[in-house]
Amino acid sequence: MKQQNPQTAPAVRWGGAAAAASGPVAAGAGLAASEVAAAVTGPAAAPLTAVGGAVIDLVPRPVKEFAVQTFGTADKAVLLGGMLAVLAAAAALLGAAARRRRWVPGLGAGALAAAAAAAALSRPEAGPLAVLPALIGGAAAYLVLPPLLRASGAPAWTAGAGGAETTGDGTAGAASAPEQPPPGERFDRRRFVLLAGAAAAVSAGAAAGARAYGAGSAAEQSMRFALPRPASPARPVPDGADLEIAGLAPFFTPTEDFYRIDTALAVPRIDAGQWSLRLHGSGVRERVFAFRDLLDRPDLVERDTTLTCVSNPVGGPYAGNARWIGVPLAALLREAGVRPPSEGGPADQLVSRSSDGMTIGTPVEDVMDGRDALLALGMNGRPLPAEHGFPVRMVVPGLYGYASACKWLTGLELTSFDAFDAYWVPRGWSARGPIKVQSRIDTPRDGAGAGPGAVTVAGVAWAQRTGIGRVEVRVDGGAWHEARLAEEATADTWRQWVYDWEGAEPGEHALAVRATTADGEVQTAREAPPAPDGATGLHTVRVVVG
Ligand SMILES: Nc1nc2c(c(=O)[nH]1)N[C@H]1C(S)=C(S)[C@@H](COP(=O)(O)O)O[C@H]1N2
Ligand SMILES: [Mo]
Repeated sequence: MKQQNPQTAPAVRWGGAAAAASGPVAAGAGLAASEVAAAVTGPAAAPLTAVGGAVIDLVPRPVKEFAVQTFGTADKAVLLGGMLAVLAAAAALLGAAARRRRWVPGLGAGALAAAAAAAALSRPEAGPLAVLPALIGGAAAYLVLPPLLRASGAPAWTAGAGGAETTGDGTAGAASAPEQPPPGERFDRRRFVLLAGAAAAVSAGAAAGARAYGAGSAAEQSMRFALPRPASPARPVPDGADLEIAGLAPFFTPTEDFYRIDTALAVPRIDAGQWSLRLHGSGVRERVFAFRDLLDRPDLVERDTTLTCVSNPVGGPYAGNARWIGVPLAALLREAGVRPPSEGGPADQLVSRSSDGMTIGTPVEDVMDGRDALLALGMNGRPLPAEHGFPVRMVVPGLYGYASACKWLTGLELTSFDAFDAYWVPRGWSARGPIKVQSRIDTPRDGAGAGPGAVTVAGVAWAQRTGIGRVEVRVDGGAWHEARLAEEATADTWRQWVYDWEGAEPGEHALAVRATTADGEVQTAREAPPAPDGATGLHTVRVVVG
């Protein structure tokens, strides 16, 4: 054959590369088909989401911390990208191996589909249909691979079979048939590029369409009801609570800027009409609430509360302030017979469960001590967005989100801390998570330049439940200077502050901030990492004056 056609050797080499490329193309088609199937079964069953979710649940704490510190809220995108890269590499190896072995596509697609199906079934929200996306995806990949391999001239798919080129192979094969060399290692570049390009384009379109459909239907659902007027409106925010300084976080965090922290790779899309909340456990009369039951309650309240994540590093962005509307949780619990431990109630832990299997443990005593613990239905004047827990989430002032703020809530169980460890506890986080007093410099940013002379230093400070009594700023480790506090809205909201730094000399300087609570507790300078119960230390930024 070599004498016959001098082009054969490079053709074989490129044919080999094409066979390897067939793998990722087929895998992409499989993923796209699985995403379409997941639009029907629910997004949690999509292989990427299911496998990623399993990875998130399995990674040890140091890896998770590293991911959060390094990638921040992009950690999910990094995980998805990593999974895609691993899948593409595996699929390329399978594609290359399939050149000479006809059984490889079946085995490869079967094994990957089985792994994805197992991951989907292992997810807490898995229904009986959870295996469908994986199986459909595997089948799609299995069907897409052979035509690509034939076009690549892979020996096992073209040689010997005689009819392989002409059976069931559409027009391109027929068109080139008359002058075709004897079946063998012939790389039909034009045909391969056409086939692979078409498969990739259809896959990308289908996957994007499926995801958009999922997001769209959820958005529609959250529009379908009007947020009721609360019986008890929020206390008006005093003039002067928002200093409106450029670079300083606004008093209310716009919903679209509100940090999002959760383990959900695919945002749960819940139909409020189908949703229910089960209240059960020890010392409670079991009840099931429909969404309407909560919406129609006469005792809805509106409250401003600053939510904070335990993973927030000192000076970090995982804190936000919003106006919530919801059902007072303590009242709802009392109606069902719950008494806090201080009144002899048998349960000291309230475990909230979400549709995606998250469990969060909150002290019953805290929920019932008079603070504004809510089953929130609204955020900043709108129904909760899907990302922030639609249709119902918890909000409990004074406790980190991992210990209080369960999103996509579906269950509330009265139990004890001895009897049950919530999700984060075996992963090395403290069972109880009161928020620590913290302060943050928002402007100037770390590493920013500033003109010599007067520099406006401003930020936020929080000490939920107690309130902020004082904020001080220090330049280059010198004396502490008192900052001016914005008006306080409530003890449960963060408080802005500003310090006018006069006579800033050219050169590099370090600015540090510390807060003192209304009770006189001074924020500690001792540095502690976020795990196990929240970071401490003073936020310090470097500024270059001149
Ligand atoms: N179902 C569910 N709820 C959850 C979480 C989660 O992973 N799953 N994360 C919690 C954590 S750690 C925090 S800090 C808050 C963040 O809420 P947000 O994303 O609305 O800001 O949600 C909490 N509720
Ligand atoms: Mo968190």
